Amino acid sequence: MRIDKGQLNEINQKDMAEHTARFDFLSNGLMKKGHGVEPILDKLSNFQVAIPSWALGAGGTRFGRFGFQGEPSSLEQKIDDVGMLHALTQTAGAISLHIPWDVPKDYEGIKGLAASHNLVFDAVNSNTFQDQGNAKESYRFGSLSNMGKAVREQAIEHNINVIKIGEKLGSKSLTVWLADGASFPGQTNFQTALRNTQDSLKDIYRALPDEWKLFIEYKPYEPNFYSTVIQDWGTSLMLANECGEKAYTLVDLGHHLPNTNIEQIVSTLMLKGKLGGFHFNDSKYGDDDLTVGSVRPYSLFLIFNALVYGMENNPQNPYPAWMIDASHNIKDPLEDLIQSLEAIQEAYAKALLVDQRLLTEAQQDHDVAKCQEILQDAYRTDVRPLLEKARLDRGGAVDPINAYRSLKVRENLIRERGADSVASGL
Ligand code: RM4
Ligand code: MN
Ligand code: MN
Repeated sequence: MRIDKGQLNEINQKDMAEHTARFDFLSNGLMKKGHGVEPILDKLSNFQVAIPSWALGAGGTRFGRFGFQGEPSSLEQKIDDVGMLHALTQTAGAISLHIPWDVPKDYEGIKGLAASHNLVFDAVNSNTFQDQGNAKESYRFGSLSNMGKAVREQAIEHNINVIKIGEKLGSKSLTVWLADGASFPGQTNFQTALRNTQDSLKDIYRALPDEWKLFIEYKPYEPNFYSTVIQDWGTSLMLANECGEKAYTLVDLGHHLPNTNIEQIVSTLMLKGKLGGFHFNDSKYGDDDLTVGSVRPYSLFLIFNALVYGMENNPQNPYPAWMIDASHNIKDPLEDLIQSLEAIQEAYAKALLVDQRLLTEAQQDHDVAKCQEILQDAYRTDVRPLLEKARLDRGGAVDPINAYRSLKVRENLIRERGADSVASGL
């Protein structure tokens, strides 16, 4: 389904008077405080977040899965869904494919379809955490770290194939997330597993085209519950350094033990020029994959504060690849993604309001209370009119969820695709 610009315009008109009043009030206040509103709007417009191809249908838990009617059952339909999200939010200008869940059949057709929605292909993701039907070797006891050479070779080969698929689509990066680890003490030898992983990653790295990047994602536990080979940012950074300059660490917000200081990790990686990719989600306990900003919005703001500082002060760090990595177990996946995109933009806009010069001065004066005031003043500002304006300027919706519902998108999708369609993915 494509968003009808005329209909969207009509829906926007209903909110326009209120939006304009709220925007004028906010921009006057910000200008009095010395903020330029235009540069913030530009930054918001340029902040594009990739949508993973596996997040467009219902997720599931190990206890079951409740399908969501009208799910996209082909890659083409998934691209259409991301196009629809982008049309409403103007923030979802990229799609990230997981292979082999979403292997294109007709490359030219897929590229043309994506371009017609103004979408580009972001990082491609390999999958060596599930066995594929026709595979000779099993990943039950690991992939790149496996004790068996044949298994490692199959996993390396798969990653090289994923790069080849990405090349045909115009992707420029490969994300590797491994489930490798052990569920019981004594099950594996830590040193052997790490050395094998390092050697395998180096083989993949050698196959990386010149202008490509390799993102190494870490995670402390799950699906293995005793140890994970790439358990933390330090291990990921070490492996990235071993591979070479095109290898980077990828931070997934849900991949930390409770209360980890993620903003400090982000700062360390950016100082070292090694933060390559970023997966957004929210969580209370583990890798809960909840809607961004739904549980800990202040933490998200503090992380964005570190990201903004890094983007402004660390030319040694490339512009990170942003992606939402969430699972939708009970909400409409598209509404969930709209909410996540909104939360990301909100945290980013608030971080842009932090007066870095004043903050540095307060830090130098050891004025602890003032430092906190500066951060919290930015955090407490209602920036939503800025988000609305940035979207409107690019032809999006004032209020994307409201537009989604008014346009009856889900109802239309169910009519087009049926109630039983199932998306590939987790
Ligand atoms: C993992 C990790 C990866 C994602 C898979 C589906 O926990 O977050 O990024 O590819 O889930
Ligand atoms: Mn992830
Ligand atoms: Mn995850």
